[in-house]
This record gives sequence, structure tokens and C-alpha cells, in this order.
Amino acid sequence: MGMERKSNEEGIQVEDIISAIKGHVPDMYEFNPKESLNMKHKTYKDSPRRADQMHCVVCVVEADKITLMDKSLVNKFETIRSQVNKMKAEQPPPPPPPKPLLEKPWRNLELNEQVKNELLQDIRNYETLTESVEEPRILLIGQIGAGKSSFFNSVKSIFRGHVTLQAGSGQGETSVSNLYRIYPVHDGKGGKRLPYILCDTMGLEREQNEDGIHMNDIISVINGHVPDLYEFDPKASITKNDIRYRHEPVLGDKVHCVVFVIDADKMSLINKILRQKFQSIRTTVHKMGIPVLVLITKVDEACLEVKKDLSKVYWSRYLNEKVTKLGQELGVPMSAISLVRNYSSETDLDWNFDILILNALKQMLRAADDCLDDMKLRGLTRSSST
Ligand SMILES: Nc1nc2c(ncn2[C@@H]2O[C@H](COP(=O)(O)OP(=O)(O)OP(=O)(O)O)[C@@H](O)[C@H]2O)c(=O)[nH]1
Ligand SMILES: [Mg+2]
Repeated sequence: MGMERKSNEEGIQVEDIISAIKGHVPDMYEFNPKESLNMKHKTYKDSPRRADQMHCVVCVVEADKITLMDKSLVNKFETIRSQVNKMKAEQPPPPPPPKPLLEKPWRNLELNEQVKNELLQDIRNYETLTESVEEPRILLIGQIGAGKSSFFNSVKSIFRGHVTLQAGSGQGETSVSNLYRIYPVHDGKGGKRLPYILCDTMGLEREQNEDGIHMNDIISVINGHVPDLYEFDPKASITKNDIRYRHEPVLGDKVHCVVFVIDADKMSLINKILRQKFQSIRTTVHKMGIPVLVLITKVDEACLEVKKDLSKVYWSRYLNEKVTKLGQELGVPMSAISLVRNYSSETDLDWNFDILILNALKQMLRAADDCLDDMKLRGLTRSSST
């Protein structure tokens, strides 16, 4: 209701305006110029919420009448203004936004050259102590463009001493890698073969209309039926009648650790279909005694603080919250989740990148050991004499 321009006009009472500002006036309340709303009125809101209060008060004045404003009207505006100022002073200040970095890192991983050298040594000296499997196979599966091929390239780069791009990587509507690739890694150019194999697959589709790897093909790969260079067909999975189908895989052809590769920037966008696929793979491989790990890539794209300084990766509040939630959704413990920044556009190695990547690889080798221990218990392997 308008305020009266002159004392003989009827307009809204100043007390009603102040009550409205404080949130005591309900919607549809009919103003009475003779009597203001008071606590006894049945519609009076006793304890208004913050959202019921006004957050901005605008005095609407006709430009044409500014000079003709009655003194009593000016006084009313004054009263309202001083009341609003008083309310502002009484309001507690909004809580400051949480700091992007935590007080303490949520995982202790020092990033220095000595740590890198120790990790390199650990991986070089790794042995399965299982005669039938000298090179455990680590299978990388995940969404299209999650960084599976880039992870292999990054591992190879570290042991080669410079950035390499063997596995085709890049951005695409469909998976850039449509071939199954089994990649051994060598210690330096022409150096000895390192004791593990990374297996790169076609991506799982992000949306229903995209083409991704067939679920049955993932299981066939895990069981060792799929040979290197097999071309995945999203429309049909490999069958026993296919000449490329390996009918009698040995233990060394099978997968010993499954890694879900997930883009850090898309963690909260993992849809129901993809989550169900991950869960179904996890259940299947769990029965086979194969461990499942999660590799979070592109941490630089998900958190600005980490983009500025990769050593802050385990200090990032955002990554901590998202990773915790993801672990719960996928049913994977936090200790099974590693975070990395793959080499993408860089030309030189950086030991901050290297330590995260090597640490993730070390976790994968340890998980493969657990798989082999389980196979030994089931009487499926022969231990080496060493
Ligand atoms: N900034 C950044 N970019 C990355 C990282 N990892 C991968 N990329 C980039 O992401 C894009 C996709 O990476 P790929 O390695 O091809 O992903 P993929 O999972 O093999 O994809 P498909 O084979 O198509 O299923 C490439 O342009 C990479 O350079 C990372 O950690 N940080
Ligand atoms: Mg790829």
C-alpha cells in the first residue's frame, strides 16, 4: 500500500512497513491505515525466518514530486532508513566460505625428488614371486576421454625420461582408443622390460547415445580371451567363434588388477547407467579375486588450487569431498583411490606429476600381488623358487 502524501490522505502505517521488513507480515495481509499490524493479530508472524525478511528496501519516488514531498513523508522515510540500518547492525555477518585448502593433507605423500627415486626403485625391483605370472596385467577401464591412454603414456614417459605419446590420446565423440592394447613398459630407451603390463581399452560411453565398449568384452578381456590389437565393436562383443578369441588363456593372459579411471572434473556427473556398470564389473571381478582400484585423473582441471600447485592435491577440500562421495557411491575404500595429473600438453617431465603417477602404479602392483596371493590360495599358481 502506498504512503500518504499529505496528512489528510490514508496510507500505510510506518510500523507496518517496518513489520514487513522484519518479516512479520504474511502474504495477502490487508493493510489498515487506521491500525497497524500487531502481535495480537492472528496472522502476525511471531518468529520469521531469515528468508521472510526483506533483503533490500527501495523507496519509490516520482521525479516530478521530489520537491513537493511533505515533511511528514520525509520523516517517515528517515524512520524506515534508521530502522533498516539498525537491523543491518544486528545481523550476524555471513559465515566466511570454507577455505579451499584443508589445515592438514588428507593423505600423506611428500612430493620431493628423493620420494620419486624411491618409488622408481620400488617399481624397478618389483617381482611377483609367482612363476606363472611374471608380469601382472593391469586393466584400465573408464569413461571415454577419462585419461586411460594418457596414464599409460605418462608411466612410459617417466621411465623413458621424457614425455612420450605412444598410445593415441585426445578428445572425441567416441572413444579414441577402439583397439585393445597391451603395453609393456621399458626402463629407458632399449632398457629392460619392467615387470608389469598396462592394458588399455575403449572407453565406456558417457551418455546413452554414445558408442562405448561392450560390457561382455570387458569380462572377456579380464578372463584373458581377447588378444592385443583386437578391435572393439560397441554393437557386438567378441564370441567364441571369432578366430581372434583365445580359448585357453594361461594365468599370465588374465587381468590381475582392474582400475576404474575417472575424470576428476566429471566425478559428480557419473550417471546411474555408468555407476551400475562399474558396480556390476566390481561384483564380477570381486568373485574372481581380482582387486579393483580407482584412478582419478585431471585433478588440475577440477581444482584451481591444484592447477596452480600440484603439490596441493591432497590438501584440496573440493577433491577430498568429491573423492569421499565417489568412494561411497562405488563401494570402494578411500585407500583404493589414487589421484594423478597425467602428462597432456607438457613437453618436460615434472617430479610432482611423476610421484603421483608412480605412487598410483605402486598401488596397482600391490593390488596385483593380492590377486596372485589369492590365486595361490586357490591352487592356481606356481610360486617361483626365489
Ligand atoms: N589437463 C589434463 N588433461 C588430461 C589429463 N589426462 C588426460 N588428459 C587429456 O584428456 C584427453 C583424453 O585423454 P585420453 O588419454 O585420450 O583418454 P582415454 O580415456 O584414453 O579416452 P578414449 O580412448 O577416447 O576412451 C586428452 O586430450 C588428454 O590430453 C590430466 O590429468 N590433465
Ligand atoms: Mg584411449
